[in-house]
Amino acid sequence: MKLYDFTLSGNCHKIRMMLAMLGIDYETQSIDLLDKEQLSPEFLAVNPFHKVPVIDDDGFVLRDSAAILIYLVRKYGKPEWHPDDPAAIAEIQQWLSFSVNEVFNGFAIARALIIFKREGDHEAAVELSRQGLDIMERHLKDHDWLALGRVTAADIACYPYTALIEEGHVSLEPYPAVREWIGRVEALPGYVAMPGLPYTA
Ligand SMILES: N[C@@H](CCC(=O)N[C@@H](CS)C(=O)NCC(=O)O)C(=O)O
Repeated sequence: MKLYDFTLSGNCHKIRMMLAMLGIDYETQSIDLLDKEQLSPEFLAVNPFHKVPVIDDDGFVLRDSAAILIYLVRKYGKPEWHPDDPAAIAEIQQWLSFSVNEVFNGFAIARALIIFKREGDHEAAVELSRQGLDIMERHLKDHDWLALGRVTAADIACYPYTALIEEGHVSLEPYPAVREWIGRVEALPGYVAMPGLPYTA
């Protein structure tokens, strides 16, 4: 298994976490987004969308973190993290969609504008982040996990950018249930950290 990876990417971190939790050996090819390596002809041949993460599983090339998470859990031993039942698939999908709407466009963009000094509307990203965090907080007050009452691919998909959000200058202080959920994810067997997250060596 090969992962096209960028260390500071939360989307890549989801995949590193899942590979570690599944105990899958893999090699990485670093694509330095700060150096615009994603626009090289070699990488564009792998992913014309010029984005990481991408995996190459023995010739099967797959992009998009949510798609990769589903593939990995179903193929490599945690099918209960994305089960077959139509209602379960749909419940998890609600949170996978949340992970690309509120979480990416709010949490991740708020962080990227600060740590990568990108141009953009930080206030709008913070506002979307607060809306997303309010929704998570309301849900997690009464539930330990995002979907199905147990850990699923949805939790891994939403975790990195939520845990990293303070790097985007959005405080988690008003969100105790979200902070407890972050702690539960970090206590899962096989959890690995990344720069900016707990347990980073
Ligand atoms: N929906 C995609 C988004 C991937 C994405 O936006 N990746 C960023 C890094 S977090 C990237 O590679 N950006 C480089 C670019 O857009 O040129 C996923 O979930 O994998």
